[in-house]
Amino acid sequence: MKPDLFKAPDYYNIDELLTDEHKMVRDAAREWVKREVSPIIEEAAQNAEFPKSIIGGLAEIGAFGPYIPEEYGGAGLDQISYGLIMQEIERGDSGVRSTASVQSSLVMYPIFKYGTEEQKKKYLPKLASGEIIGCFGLTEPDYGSNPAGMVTNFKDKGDHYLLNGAKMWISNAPFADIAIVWAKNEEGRIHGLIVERGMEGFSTPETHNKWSLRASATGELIFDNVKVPKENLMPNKSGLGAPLGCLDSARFGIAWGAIGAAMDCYDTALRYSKERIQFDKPIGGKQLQQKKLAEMITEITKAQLMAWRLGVLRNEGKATSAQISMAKRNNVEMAINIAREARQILGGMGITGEYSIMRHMMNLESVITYEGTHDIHLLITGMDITGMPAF
Ligand code: TGC
Ligand code: FAD
Repeated sequence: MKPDLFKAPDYYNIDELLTDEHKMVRDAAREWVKREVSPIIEEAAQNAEFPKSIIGGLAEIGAFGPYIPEEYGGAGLDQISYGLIMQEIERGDSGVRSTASVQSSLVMYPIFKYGTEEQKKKYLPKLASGEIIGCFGLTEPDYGSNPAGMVTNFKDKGDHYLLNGAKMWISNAPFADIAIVWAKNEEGRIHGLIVERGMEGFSTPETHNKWSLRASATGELIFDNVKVPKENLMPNKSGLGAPLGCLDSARFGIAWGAIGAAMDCYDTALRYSKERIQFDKPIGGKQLQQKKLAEMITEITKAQLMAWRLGVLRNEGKATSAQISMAKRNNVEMAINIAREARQILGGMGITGEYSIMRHMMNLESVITYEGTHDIHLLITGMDITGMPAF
């Protein structure tokens, strides 16, 4: 792969909207990605392996629980810092950002929000340091966009719960130490349980043959009469709103992360367009290529402003779920469109692993599907503005 010459675009001086702390956190993540992710990520993706060697570095830049208070091992940062960290990591690879998103928003967040003090003390510091890795099991083979229909269930057996069912498409599952599992009790009410690797009847087979998110490990969670201790149920919220609340936090991170992938594609294509000579001139001097590049930087700038404003609203506790859906949907579509256009600017070179664009493009096919598909987020906006659910 080519050396990482990334230079972040900032067409509207958005840096002026950031605090010194935001910029410090962002720059530390940016440098770390350049140093530790860029040199290894292409090979990891080609080999379909999550590069476990970077777990310690992810913890050091605050990517595991950026907004979790320091008393539980988190970085105690605000939502914009969280977003900027996700942007920089996804600039490197969406699969690496996935691991950080899942650990922070889908594992640490529910334990922090819905867990007992004992659960917080037991798990959060180890998750923040990367000593243990978690995963989040909501999706099932027959219930993807409609998680309310889930059939995974647990029964009260007096001194423990008995858990049965299966989850699929679970990021980090093949190597996770713990799983946050959403399952129905005997009354059909959804609860979150913390299931630990090693519990009898719990297995996590890996999902192979992915053309997307290859540097992220995906798998199933299978529960065959797993005895879960009663103290592993998170008691402070139940119902579908509990897992969906975690998704709000993860979708917010994706709205920022997608900007990173788009920036990397744009920056690569811009540099290439200035260097690649055809018909005796750089292709960047041709109107057709300028149209592509000009539209890319316009869309990136709009997405940056949307993400920044959403971050302000989230810091104030005012961002609605529907606002988060709109940003996730808009920014991921923006990124996937930019990846496709940037790929064309590189001509044949664009399909090789010499450049990051094709990897981003394939990764974004997962990003536009997980955490709520593109269609589902549109329907969330539709419901919000009309008051009528059309799911
Ligand atoms: P509905 O009746 O609308 O709502 C049920 C309850 O949930 C509440 N709620 C929310 N709460 C917090 N945040 C949100 N975003 C919420 N959306 C809804 C709602 O108020 C209600 O509460 P209550 O107290 O009245 O019971 O539910 P529905 O069954 O009609 O479904 C709505 C729909 C379609 C929007 C929802 O099911 C949905 O978002 N589906 C998409 C599923 C999804 O996003 N799955 C993601 C799986 S995890 C994943 O992909 C991780 S990828 C990780 C990575 O690698 O980065
Ligand atoms: P379906 O729900 O079957 O949807 C198929 C198509 O139908 C989509 O185009 C959808 O938009 C459309 N559709 C569905 N309902 C409607 C409707 N009402 N109206 C119109 N169109 C509709 N899940 C987890 O729980 N944890 C994870 O860590 C996780 N990681 C993932 C990692 C990867 C790489 C991938 C690909 C997925 C991951 N997922 C995870 C699952 C992801 O959230 C689901 O794939 C997603 O929610 C969609 O569900 P589905 O694949 O079953 O598609």
